Order: sequence, then C-alpha cells, then structure tokens
Amino acid sequence: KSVAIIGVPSDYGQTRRGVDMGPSAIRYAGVIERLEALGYTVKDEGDIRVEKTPIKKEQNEKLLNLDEVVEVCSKLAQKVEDAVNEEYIPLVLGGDHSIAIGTLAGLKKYKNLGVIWFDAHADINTPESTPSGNIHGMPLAVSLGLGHERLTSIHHDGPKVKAENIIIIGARSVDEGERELIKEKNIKVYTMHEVDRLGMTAVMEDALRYLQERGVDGVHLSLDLDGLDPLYTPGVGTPVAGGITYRESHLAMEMLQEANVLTSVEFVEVNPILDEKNKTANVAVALIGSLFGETLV
Ligand code: DIR
Ligand code: MN
Ligand code: MN
Ligand code: MN
Repeated sequence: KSVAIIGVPSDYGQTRRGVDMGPSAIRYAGVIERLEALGYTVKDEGDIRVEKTPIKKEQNEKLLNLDEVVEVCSKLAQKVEDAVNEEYIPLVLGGDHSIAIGTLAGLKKYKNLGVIWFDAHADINTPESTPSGNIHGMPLAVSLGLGHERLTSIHHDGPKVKAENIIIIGARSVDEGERELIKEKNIKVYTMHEVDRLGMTAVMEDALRYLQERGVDGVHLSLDLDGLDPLYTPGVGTPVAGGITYRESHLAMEMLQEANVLTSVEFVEVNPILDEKNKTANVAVALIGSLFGETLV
C-alpha cells in the first residue's frame, strides 16, 4: 500500500494561467495527511521541473506551446514509469489535462490498460479538429496515436491505450470532430444524459463490468475537476454547467475503491487563481480520500 505523488505544475495545455499552482493547492488541502491516515506509505516526489518560458507570439495555432508540452510530458512519463516499477501507485497532480499524455505514456507496463476519463469534455481533439489549439483538449486522441508525431511518440512509439478500453464519464461539452471520432472508434461514453437517466450507481457498475469483460491488466483514473458541476469545483479553467454532483462523484470514487482495480490516478485542472478559498483542491482531496478507502463508519 504505497502511493507516489508526482506534481506537474504545467499550464501549457491551455491559455488560462494559474493551473500550474494546482499541485501546491492540492498539497495545501492535505492530500498526504489524508492518505497517511488511511495507512498508506506516501512518497512525495515533489514537482516535476517545468521551465517558465514566456509564451511565444508566433507558433502553431493548432498546437499551442507544443515544445513545452512535449518536454513536460516526456519527464512525467519517466517519473510515472519509475513509480510503477518501484510498485507505487502513481498519484499525479496537475496541472492542466495535457499532462495525461505523459502519464499514459509512462504506464507502458500495462499492455491492456483500462482508462476512466472523468470530465465535462471528451479531450479527444486532433490538430485538425481542435477549435482552440489547446493541447489539454487532445490527450485521449494522442494516446490513441492520433495527432502530432512529437506528442504520439513521447516515451515510446505507438498507441498508449486501446479505444475499446476507454470510458468517458460526465461529458457535456463535445466538439463536432470529437463526436465523429468517438463514433468511428466506438468509444464508451456516459454523458450527463446517461448519468441522469441511469444514476451513478448503474453507470459505475456498467463501466466496471465493461472493463472486466475486456480483461484489463490495470485501470487508470484521469479525473478532470471540471467533470463535477462548477457549483462544487469553481476553480477550473473551462467550467460547464450541469455537471456531476459532489455526492455522485464520491459514490463513483467509493465504487472504484470497492472494485479494487485502480493502478494509477491523476487529478487535473485545479486552478487556485480561479477558485473560491481553495474549494476545488479541497474537493479533490475529499475525493482522493474516498478513492483510497475512506469510509464514514
Ligand atoms: C475544447 C475544450 N474541447 C477544446 N476542452 C477542454 O479546446 O478542445 N478540456 N476544456 O478539458
Ligand atoms: Mn480534461
Ligand atoms: Mn474538462
Ligand atoms: Mn468521502
């Protein structure tokens, strides 16, 4: 029962400053104490070194800050791989969601990895489909091997995850090109419609059964705090109304804990500058508590 915390203070995947302070905000909210209280041995690896380069004026407008994202994700992939090899559960703290490119690249020990993507967005844009040029909208596509070669070849060549092993939960803002790719690849998505209609219990039961049927050898949870309703997590760069509630999120975490399948975790998009008294980091830590086994009685 050992967890390695890896902070990734990067905001290069999008254009609102401040999300680079996410790892500090989550540490301040007590993540280490919370895990230690549950009996885990916690190794805090500190933050990856992220160069603060000035934002360039002339660059590829379909792949903003590409150099910086490649650099950060390459370092992160190695850190994650090392943690896995030392038999720690990696807990990656972002930073914006572009860092998931690095995390997934570092999980190469798992040949049939399942991925649960908790998010208001699908994060499956390519340079062709992106409306913003923000790489935080692309990590799932990159991990499938789609997109710029400098991103898809991070840490090792080839796809990092199979389309049929991905589950998206909480989606309510999906771009046209993303919709087409989701259809083409037949990716499992529980939008807010399904969450409303079936309830979180059925969604999670279904999701866990789906991964089990695929015989996954590990499960990665990538949790974007904007998956929750901005009522609970206002400190995110791209809030979308009509999200997952606080209780539903806890329930999802508790069901993941009960299933005992998780092998790596990341919490991303906490931006304390946009937050109200660190509310979003506090919710992140509460969810991490449930995910790692906190119970009420
Ligand atoms: C949008 C927003 N789909 C984009 N994506 C966000 O820019 O590609 N992802 N906010 O978290
Ligand atoms: Mn995201
Ligand atoms: Mn999002
Ligand atoms: Mn809880």
